[in-house]
Amino acid sequence: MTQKSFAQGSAFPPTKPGVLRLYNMRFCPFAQRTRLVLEYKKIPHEVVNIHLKSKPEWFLALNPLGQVPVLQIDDKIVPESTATCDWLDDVYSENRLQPADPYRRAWDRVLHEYIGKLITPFYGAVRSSDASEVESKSEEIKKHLQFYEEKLKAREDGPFFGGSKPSTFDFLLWPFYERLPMLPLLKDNPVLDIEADKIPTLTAWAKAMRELPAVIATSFDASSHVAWYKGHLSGAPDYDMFLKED
Ligand SMILES: N[C@@H](CCC(=O)N[C@@H](CS)C(=O)NCC(=O)O)C(=O)O
Repeated sequence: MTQKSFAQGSAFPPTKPGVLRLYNMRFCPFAQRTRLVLEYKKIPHEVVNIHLKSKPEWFLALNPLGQVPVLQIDDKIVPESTATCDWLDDVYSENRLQPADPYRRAWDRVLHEYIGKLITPFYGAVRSSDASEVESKSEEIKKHLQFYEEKLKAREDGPFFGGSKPSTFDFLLWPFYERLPMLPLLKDNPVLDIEADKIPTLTAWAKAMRELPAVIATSFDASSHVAWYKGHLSGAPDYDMFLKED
C-alpha cells in the first residue's frame, strides 16, 4: 500500500477480508495515538493516508465527520482516537494497556479528561501571531505540565503512567508532548521552551517513551514538526512531506 495520501477523486483502495485498516494522516497527533497502540501490540494492519484538505468521497462516506483516525475491519468501523485505542486493547487483549486496577483506571481517565488544558493552549499558541498571547499560552502549558509532573511522581512506580510499562494514557498523552518542543522553534522564542529541569519526572518519562520501538516508529523530531506546521499554517500542507516514494 502506498504511503501517499489519497485525495478527492481517488479510487477506493479495496479492503481485504479480515485485514485491519487504519485511515491516517502522517502528522496527526490523534491518529498517532492509534498507531502507537498498533505498533506497541504488534497488531497486523495496513495504513491508508488521507489528504485532509481534499478528502476522498469514499472516506467521507465511511466517516461523515471527515476526521482521522478511523479503524476498519470487514463491516466494523471505529472513529475517534480514544475509542480506537480502547477497542484495539479489548480485541487484542494480550499485554493489556488499560490498568487492571479500577482506581488507577479511573485516574487515567481523569488525566485524559484534563489533556485539553495542554492541547488547547498549545494549538492556540501555534496559530497565534501575537507574541504576548503566545507567551501567556506557553505559561498555561507549563502550569499544566506541573500537574502531570506531580501526578506521575505520586505514582512512584514509573517511569510510565502505567508503571514499569506503558498504559493507554501514556499513548494518549505522548503525541502532544512530542510536539511541545516545536513551539520555541516555530516562534523563534526560547522562552517558550518547556524547561525540562522543572519537570524531572516527566522528562524521565519522555526519555523512556522515546526508547519504545512504537514511539520510534511513529515519531518525528521537532524540526520535522516545524516544517510540517509551517506548511499547515500557510494553508497548503504537504501530506506527503518526507516520503521517499516516487
Ligand atoms: N476527536 C478526534 C480528533 C481527530 C482530529 O482532530 N483529527 C484531525 C487531524 S489531526 C482531522 O481529521 N482533521 C480533519 C477535519 O477535521 O476536517 C479524535 O480524538 O480522534
